[in-house]
Order: sequence, then C-alpha cells, then structure tokens
Amino acid sequence: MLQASFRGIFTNQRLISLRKASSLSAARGRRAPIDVHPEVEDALATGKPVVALESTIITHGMPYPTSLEMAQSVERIVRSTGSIPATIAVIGGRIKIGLHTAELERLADQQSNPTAVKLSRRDIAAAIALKKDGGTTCCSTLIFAALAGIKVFATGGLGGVHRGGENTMDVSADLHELTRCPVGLVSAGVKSILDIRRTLEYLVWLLKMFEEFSSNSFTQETLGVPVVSYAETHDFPAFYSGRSGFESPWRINDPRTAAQILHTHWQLGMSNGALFAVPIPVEYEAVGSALQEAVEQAVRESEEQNISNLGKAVTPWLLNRVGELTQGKSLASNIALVENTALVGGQIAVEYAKIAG
Ligand code: PSU
Ligand code: MN
Repeated sequence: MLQASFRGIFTNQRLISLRKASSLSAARGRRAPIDVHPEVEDALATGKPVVALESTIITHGMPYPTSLEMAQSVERIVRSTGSIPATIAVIGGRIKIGLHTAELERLADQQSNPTAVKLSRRDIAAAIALKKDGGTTCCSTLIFAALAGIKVFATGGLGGVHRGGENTMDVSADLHELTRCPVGLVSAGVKSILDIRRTLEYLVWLLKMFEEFSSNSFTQETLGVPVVSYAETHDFPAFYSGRSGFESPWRINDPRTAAQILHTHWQLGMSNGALFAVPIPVEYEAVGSALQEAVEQAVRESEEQNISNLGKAVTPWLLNRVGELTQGKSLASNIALVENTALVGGQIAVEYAKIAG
C-alpha cells in the first residue's frame, strides 16, 4: 500500500535520483567535509554521465609535471565522450569530488609541496582530521564515488595481491572495496608488479586456492565481483601488455553492453562493483615485454632490499624503479593505458546514463 502510494507520487526516474542523492545528502547532513564541484553536482542532479578519476596516480604514481599533464589530458578525454570528469582527492582535510584547476595543480606539484599522503580506507579519517592533502587510491576513490552516486570510475591499474602475498599478506584494500561499492571500475587490469593469478583468484575464484577442501571448487563461494575483459579475447590484460595468460570469466567489447551489465547488476539489488579490464592500445604491445623484464628486475630488487615489507610504499617504489630502469618508457605506456581507460570509461558512463535515465 505504502509502496503503491509512493509510486503514485514519484515516477520511477525520480525515485532513482532520490536514491542516488541519499548517501551524499546524509553525509552532508552529518556535516561531513565534502565539496562537490558545481559542474559535477549539476551532472549528478540531472542524470548526466560522470566518470570518477583517482589521484594517487597523480601524487604518487608519476613524476611532476607529467602527473599534471596526464591528469588534465585524462579529464579532456572524458569530456570528449560527453561525460563530466570528477577527479577525487582530499585537499586541506576536505574531500573533493571534482577538482578546480588550482587544486589539481597543488596536488600534482609534489616538488614544491611534498605533503600529499596516499589515502586508502584506513587513512581517510586520520588524514581529514589532520587537515592533510591526499591522493585517493582506487580503494578510497571507490568509497567517495559511491558516496556521491558516481557509477563509473576509470584508472590505470587496480591494486591486488602482491608477489609473495601468500607470505606478506599484502593484498591491496582496492580489491575488498570493489565488493562494497556499487561502481563500475575500468582499468588496464592490475599492475604487472603484482601476482595476477592470485589477484584474480581473490576477486573471483577465492575458493580455488582451497580446492582440496571443496568438491565444488570455485563455483559456489567467491567475493562475487564480476570481472569482464573489454577486448577481442577473454585474456585478462597485464597493464603494460594486453595479455597476462590468465582469462576473465566474461568478455565484451562495447560500451552499451558494459552499461547493461552494470545496470542489470544493480537492478537486481547487488551492491558490489564490477571490473572492466581494458588492454593497453596495441601500438604499445611491442614495448610491453621489455617493460615486463624491468618489472621483474624491480620486484627482485624490492625483495633483496626488503622494500616488499613497506606496505603502501611498495607500489610507488616499484613504479618509480621501473621508470628508472626503462628510461621513462614505462611512463609513456602508463599514460597511454590510463588515457585509453578514460575513453572507455567515458563511453560506458554515457551509455549507462541513457539506460538508467
Ligand atoms: N596504478 C598506477 N599508478 C598508481 C596506482 C596504480 O599506474 O599510482 C595506485 C592506485 O591508486 C592503486 C594503488 O589504487 O596504486 C594501489 O596501491 P596499494 O598496493 O598500496 O593498495
Ligand atoms: Mn599494496
């Protein structure tokens, strides 16, 4: 009865937009320190496509000023698809959903202002209370995108299970966050510094690791995150190269189908996210194997120097070392793959907005 009268008052569309707004307005009601860029606010209120972008790649993933140029170019690419970019970060202890130019510059210029921290879920509250600047990882970008009602997020590489993760227990909080946040994450797979097989097992086939204890192996119990290769084949991409040798359970190759997967997933009330893995553009494939050799060397060095025990410093150290070993070639590939996921993310957000209305 109550539901019927609700239907009478609100159209389905208005109900959906009310629901979208609710967690953000509830957080604002609790006076949480969140600023939404006016352009993003307008897009969210009127159902226009929005793409969330992370900022650890700006503060800790690339050297300045390349980091700034990459961030600006990625925003331009998102715009070229008809979507609105929302780069997410923490500035002076306030969460920013969409950055003004000066904020983006302040965040990127870690040479004159080397204060920004790398923010995962565990760091958010302390960094805000201490009024820090921070780059959001995939994990914290997922949290804030979900809070704002942004449905698509584009980045380079998702975190995952580190090499030797079975001993160090270093598993990025990015993975678990995908089980909590209803956001479609578009990436070039996971960074090749990681253990891709175990990362996929963790996301999709958790029980496969314990096969001897289970007769029905990985079909029953999983973290339940849909992993979809956005490509010609099922191959799960390996960041600098399009193929890791491991397969995703699903494959598609167009934004409309990606949007339909997301829409169906949430229509059914499933509240987790999904991962669309987009291979690096084919012209970068040739340098991919040389880069992978540098990755292997950097990982070996990190083990010899006990860097692999340093928690959140491991990823920036490895990315920087791979950059040194390849004289910047890894940086060019990294930019190309991020720009490519921004393009695909923008296209998916446009299609999603059409379906979800
Ligand atoms: N991929 C990149 N550069 C980066 C990262 C990924 O090319 O800087 C960042 C992302 O923000 C990702 C994070 O969420 O590294 C994972 O770090 P950790 O393993 O500490 O969770
Ligand atoms: Mn890590």
